[in-house]
Amino acid sequence: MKKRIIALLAACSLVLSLAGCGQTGASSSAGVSGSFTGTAKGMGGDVTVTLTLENSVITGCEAEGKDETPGIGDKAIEQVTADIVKNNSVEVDAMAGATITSDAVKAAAAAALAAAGLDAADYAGGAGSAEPAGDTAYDADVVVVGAGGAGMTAAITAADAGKKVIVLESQALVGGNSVRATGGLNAAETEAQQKNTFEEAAGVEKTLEAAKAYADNETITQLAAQVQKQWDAYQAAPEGYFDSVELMELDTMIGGKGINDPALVATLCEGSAPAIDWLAGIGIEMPSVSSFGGASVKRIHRPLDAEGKVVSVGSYMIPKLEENMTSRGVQLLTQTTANALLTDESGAVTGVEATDKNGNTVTVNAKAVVLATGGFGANLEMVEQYAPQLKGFMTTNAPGILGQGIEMAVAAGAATVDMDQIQIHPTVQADTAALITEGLRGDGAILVNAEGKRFVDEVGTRDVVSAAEIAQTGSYSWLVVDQKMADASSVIQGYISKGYTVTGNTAEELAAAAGMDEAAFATTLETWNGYVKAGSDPEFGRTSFAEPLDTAPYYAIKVTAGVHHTMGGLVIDTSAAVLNENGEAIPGLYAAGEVTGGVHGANRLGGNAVSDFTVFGRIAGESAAAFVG
Ligand code: MEZ
Repeated sequence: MKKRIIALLAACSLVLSLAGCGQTGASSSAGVSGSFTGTAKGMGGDVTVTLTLENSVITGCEAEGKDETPGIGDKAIEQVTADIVKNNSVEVDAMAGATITSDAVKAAAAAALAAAGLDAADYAGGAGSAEPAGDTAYDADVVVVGAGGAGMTAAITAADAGKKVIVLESQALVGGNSVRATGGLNAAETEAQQKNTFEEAAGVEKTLEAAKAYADNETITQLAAQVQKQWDAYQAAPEGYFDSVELMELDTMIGGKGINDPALVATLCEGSAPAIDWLAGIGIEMPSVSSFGGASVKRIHRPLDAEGKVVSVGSYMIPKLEENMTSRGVQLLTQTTANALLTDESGAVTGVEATDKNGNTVTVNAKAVVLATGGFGANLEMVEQYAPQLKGFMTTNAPGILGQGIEMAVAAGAATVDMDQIQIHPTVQADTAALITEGLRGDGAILVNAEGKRFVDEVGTRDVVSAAEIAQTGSYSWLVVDQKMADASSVIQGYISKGYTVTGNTAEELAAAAGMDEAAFATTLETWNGYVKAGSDPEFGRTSFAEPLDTAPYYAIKVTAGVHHTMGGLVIDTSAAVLNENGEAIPGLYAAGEVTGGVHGANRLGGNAVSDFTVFGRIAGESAAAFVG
């Protein structure tokens, strides 16, 4: 390589003096020195890289990409820039799960080399240069498999109980599906809810009415009777905001079509407000409360930025969970994929066998194992195996969500439940499969079809909204928001800057940009704004209203349905112990989050995944620590 660089030097000085590039550089017979910048398109906008060269050797690399996905893109920037310097190469490994940002950093670095008059092809060595370190073995009290929300919560909890914890993560970065969660965390009877004015009477009445369709479901009938009593008492003496653990249970059971495990649902809902307090105790605050699909009242708790704008829950929480984990001395092994559970002759689980990125075997001997590997929503073959009707659907899931944890546990004797219950989410951006949060609908957005007309209660459960959308022309719809909503949400601002929206200064302009019938859409918008003012939707029975959509410019995102959550998984009990086919706990094996089944039944409510991973992550960490003794 050196030879070619030296051969290029004469050309470099010419390029530098001609192009200038605004760089501070100089070439000499020893090579090019100075700072050079290059830019490339990333996930959300431009990524700019500044390379420092000393005698044509890369000695520094800094990248700026303010529109990259928080918690994902910034990690990729950190890793890829460090690898570029370490390897003196722009052909370094992309970070799994953040390939667009990684590739942008590499392309911008190549452009910076070009600005220095150098050829990126001469800086192509070094990728994957790490020498295989050989097989390794570790000892721990608790090994957690998967560093998403459930795994990190379990790890923090077990570490707080004084246990030595190791976490294995198959991907290069932590977060799994959890870092992609945009909406928030459902919790009932919280202090944050009390800061809201109660205007959701129609939502409660609608749920009590819906419960009547489940007359043969004892749990739903009993919950409905309890909620009716609470509701009557509240109406007689309204004070504060109305919600209850039982109402959250009722919503979750009805959302799940009554097939959920009632004991797990009760555990989820009873643990939800304590989960909010626990998170606050480790620096994770969720002060904003809003409406979400299938919830009778405002119950989803969301983080806010310093300006009071709603931010994406996953990218806010995950780095903080990681900080909490590492500050407690938890050892994290990334790019280490668990393949099998180790068991002793009695069938008790005694550790995990994994493979690192160089193909070496990593053995972790532990007294307890927590599986938190997520579901199988990114394994489209497995999705099709259990739900053939979903063949060809896109997925919102992170690349590592492949169902490995379920397979490993089944090989060790675990039972599964509801494997064919796979949720599709109705607002997945049609070109990129990016999840467009349901929170927008909770905050006032509407869905219109290709003809510019509403077709469903937008805040209904995901199965219902998805089915209605699939039945529309082209099986897609447009999610419509206005500037007032955009001003209040950095999430919407992110969608705009990522290029997901079409826009217009009037209803007609927006319709034209989206290819909808202009007059029909203008009528839809005017009619909808009337419903908001009246607090009633006679067409589709929506009961949650925010502000009218009346502030230009207007934005629309083309959305369609995509695989989002696999409700089925390992059978657990309320202590998060994994059960075998006889309903007995497998000693030493616990599980939390999407790898488990039974909590959400046939359909998960938006906001219940973050509650699930926090509540059951804590329980799994506590149970594993108690098992270790
Ligand atoms: O819980 C979810 O899946 C969720 C909140 C998704 C979303 O639409 O934001």
